[in-house]
Amino acid sequence: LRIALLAGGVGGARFTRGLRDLLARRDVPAELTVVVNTGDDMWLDGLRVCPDLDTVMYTLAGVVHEGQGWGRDSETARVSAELHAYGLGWPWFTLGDLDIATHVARTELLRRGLPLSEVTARLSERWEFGARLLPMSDQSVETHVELDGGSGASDGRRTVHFEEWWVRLRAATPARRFVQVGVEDARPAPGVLEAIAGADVVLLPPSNPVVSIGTVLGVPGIREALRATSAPVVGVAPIVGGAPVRGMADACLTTIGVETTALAVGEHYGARSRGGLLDGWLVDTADADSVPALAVAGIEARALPLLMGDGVGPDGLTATDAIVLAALDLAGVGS
Ligand code: GDP
Ligand code: FO1
Ligand code: CA
Repeated sequence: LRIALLAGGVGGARFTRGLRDLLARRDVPAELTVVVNTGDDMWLDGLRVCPDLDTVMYTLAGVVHEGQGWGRDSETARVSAELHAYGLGWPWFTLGDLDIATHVARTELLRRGLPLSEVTARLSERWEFGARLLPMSDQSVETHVELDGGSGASDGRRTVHFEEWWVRLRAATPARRFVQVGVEDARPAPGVLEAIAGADVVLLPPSNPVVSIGTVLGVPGIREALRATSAPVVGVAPIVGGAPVRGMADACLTTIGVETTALAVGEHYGARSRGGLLDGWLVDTADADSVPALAVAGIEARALPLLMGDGVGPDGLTATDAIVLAALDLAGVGS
């Protein structure tokens, strides 16, 4: 079974891990390709940091900090403490020592001239986690946030990097617009279009529809590849009961004028039969009343509990297993 996924960080990573583990337990031979958002990437004191790629890599490798959802488990912060003593470092962004090793390795491989896709393959190799990670593009595409009205950052800047808006400003300063710096010159990374075209199923995990999946779709050619693939495209709503499950996706949706509901996000992606992307859309039971409206919009929707959890139920399945099975079933490849 060839499955392509578009993913951001924590939501994409957890869904992909659940999918991989379920298929492995059922002895379904599968080829997973995860196309990851790199709009969050940034330079910090000379290091190239790729938050969503690393979140997916650490999660699939089983070394992620589960409580946080990102960064390494059993992490220490001696390097950043030492940098702070020199008056350097990143006061608003936590980088642990093990994580910094990833950024040093990545930066060195980039400096040797390897494209990010090859660097990502090199960094992933040691973990042997049974999925292929691809950055959406080898070209740098950074999401910047134009702040609204008179607000601005405390030093008067009107535009900040997405991670600064999200982590330092907690997305509390309204965003007027997200800008994908460099997107005009970006091309899908090698393997991305082939993975989408050659897939049996394409899945959109519950990732941020604006600054994760929206960013991936912004790379010229990717949206068209999703529209053109013969594989069914099924997504999982990241919004449950009118609110994001974690994080501040509501602030991002407001900026692009989309309501924070599973229905509105489904309609925002749109039905493939009407120029959009989705064949199927999973919503939470709390949003079951949106299923008929989604059908009217041309999207086959199904409602089930969408909080990814790993507690095993009476049927022997975790909530994540049930979501994965429902997605595959909706795509017509259920077992
Ligand atoms: P980020 O880069 O770490 O922000 O991660 P993603 O873009 O992959 O995913 C973030 C989105 O996943 C947020 O909008 C959350 O609401 C959503 N999310 C996180 N956990 C869950 C979950 O258990 N169930 C559902 N349905 N959505 C989730
Ligand atoms: N998220 C935070 O909320 N605070 C942090 O200090 C932080 C550090 C960090 C370091 C490395 C990394 O790979 C991810 C990190 N994240 C942090 C998570 C993350 O970048 C964002 O929450 C998401 O990208 C939002 O989409
Ligand atoms: Ca992210």
